[in-house]
This record gives sequence, C-alpha cells and structure tokens, in this order.
Amino acid sequence: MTYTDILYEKKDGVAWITINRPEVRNAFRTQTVHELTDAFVDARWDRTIGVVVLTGAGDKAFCAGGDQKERGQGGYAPAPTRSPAPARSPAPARSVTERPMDVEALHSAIRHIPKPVIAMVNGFAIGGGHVLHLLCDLSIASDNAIFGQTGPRVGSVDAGHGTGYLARVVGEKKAREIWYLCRQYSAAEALQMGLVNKVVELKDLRAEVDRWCRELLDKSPTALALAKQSFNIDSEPRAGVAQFAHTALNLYYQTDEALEGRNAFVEKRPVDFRKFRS
Ligand code: S0N
Repeated sequence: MTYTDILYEKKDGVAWITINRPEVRNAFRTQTVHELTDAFVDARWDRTIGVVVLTGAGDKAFCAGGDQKERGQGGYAPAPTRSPAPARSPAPARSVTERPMDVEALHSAIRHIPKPVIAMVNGFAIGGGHVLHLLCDLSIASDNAIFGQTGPRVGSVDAGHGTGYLARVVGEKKAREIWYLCRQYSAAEALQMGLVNKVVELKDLRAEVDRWCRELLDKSPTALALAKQSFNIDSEPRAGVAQFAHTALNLYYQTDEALEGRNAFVEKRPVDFRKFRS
C-alpha cells in the first residue's frame, strides 16, 4: 500500500508510524485510518520488529482525532469515486479506499499486535487522537502535550474503549470528568493521573523514546507478547462493546444534534446544544 497520510519507517527493530497531517493537527481521515491499520498489521508480521512507536508529525500535535471536515451525516467516509451501480444490478464490493472509516479495526490492530506500542505524544492528543494514545501500551509525552476528549462538545463519543478503558486507567470519577466536561489537561496532570508513563522536555522526547525502545528490545519477545495478551484479556470484553458503540455512533452521526457539534467546529462558531433539550 502506498501511504499518503502517514510516514512508516523501520529501523533497528523499531517501526515508527507517524501521522503526517500537521496542517490539521494530525487529525485522521478515512485514508489515514486505513494506512495506520495497514502499517500496524505490517509491523505485526515483520519478525525483525520488536517495538512500534506511534506519533504525529511536527511539534504541535500527536493527533486531534477524526477530521471534522470529512465527517458528514453518515459519519466519516471518503467521497465516492465512481457512479452508483444501475438499479437492480448487485452493488459492487467497495475497494479499501472507498470503505467508511474503520476506527475499530485500528484500535484492534494496536491492541492485538503482540509487541509493545509506545505513543510518543508531542503536542495535542485530543478526541479520537486521545483514544489512540490511551490504547498504546505506554505513553511518553513532551512537556507541551495536552490531553482531552471532545466528544460531547463536537457531537461524537467513543463509548467503546474510549470510555471503558479510560476508566480502567484513571479511575471512574476522573474518566467521567474527562468525557463529560471536555477539558484539556497538561502533561504534568496526565502524569499525575497515570495517563502517561513519563514526561520530558520536547527536545529530549525522541531520545527518551529511543531509550525505552532499546530497553524493550533487550527483553524476551515471547514473554512480552504473553504479558501484553494477558493484560488485554481483562479488557477484551470491551471489544464487543466497542463494536456496538461504533454502530450506535454511526446512527448518532445521522442526527441534527450530532451535526450541530461538527458544524460549529467547522464554522468556527459556538456550539448550541441547548435547543436539543427542549
Ligand atoms: C486540537 C486543537 C485543540 C488545537 O488547537 P489550535 O492549536 O488552536 O489549532 P487550530 O487553529 O484549532 O487548528 C489548526 C488547524 O487544524 C484544523 N483542525 C484541528 N483539528 C481538526 C480536526 N479534528 N478535524 C479537522 N480539522 C482540524 C483546524 O480546523 C485548523 O485549520 P484551519 O486553519 O484551516 O482552520 C483544536 O484544533 C481542536 O480542538 N480540534 C478539534 C478536536 C476534535 O474535536 N476532534 C474530533 C473529536 N472527535 C473524534 O475524534 C471522533 C472520534 C472518532 O473518530 C471515533 C472514535 C471511536 C469510534 C468511532 C469514531 C468515529 O468517529 O468513527
């Protein structure tokens, strides 16, 4: 697969996956999610790779979540590239680039690769981007990193791993605060609540992640795989919830209420959800 939205480099046993859309704070569109998933699957089956690092290009953002400009009434999907099939002929199978966004497949690829995945958080980790770092095994952040969920502010919610796994990591009360209030948290606050493993100055981030990679590469790959899979077992039932949550989310995206959140962001105006309470 040729990548347009990510950079993928394999070096000295480490696969570096970089979301390369800095002009939109590394927000992911459908194509980005296809590419990320493909890279994780490649790293999974490459026997020379022992650790994967996920990061964002530039020094402003790790990832700002789903690209709100691609999101329409049916959720995230690329514009159709061919005319619809004539009536009564069977619909042709959709090629990978025509399929709707499959965030669930990406989450699954991160969780199920039997190798440690490190999120190198170099700026904003927001919305669906925050969920990506959350699902990585380890998170190492620069001191300018900012964390938070935005769903109830932009008419979206990851009610699968995004809510349930966050509660495991930071506790129920804090997870509910993060999701309900949509505030932003500093790297120091993230460290304090156990959301990241380490915070360093931005200039030292790459070297620090390199050090963690080297330490991991010295360990037994099979023991690491068994440890990861064992950790995953407890939270794996959430994968079923995630499927259900994504189906529900796609229905929610079809409502005027969800569209109000998306439109307010794109039109750069205050959101008005109060009308949906009357
Ligand atoms: C990240 C923020 C806080 C950065 O603020 P800052 O530094 O002031 O920059 P801006 O001027 O706001 O942004 C710079 C340019 O980047 C564009 N941009 C930023 N984020 C996005 C985005 N998410 N989509 C599209 N464009 C984005 C800005 O528009 C600006 O461009 P110009 O200059 O042309 O105007 C700030 O940018 C911010 O708050 N961003 C939005 C964060 C957000 O709400 N993200 C989306 C949250 N929702 C999701 O992630 C959906 C979750 C999801 O995908 C999912 C998850 C699980 C299951 C299913 C799904 C699913 O949806 O299918």
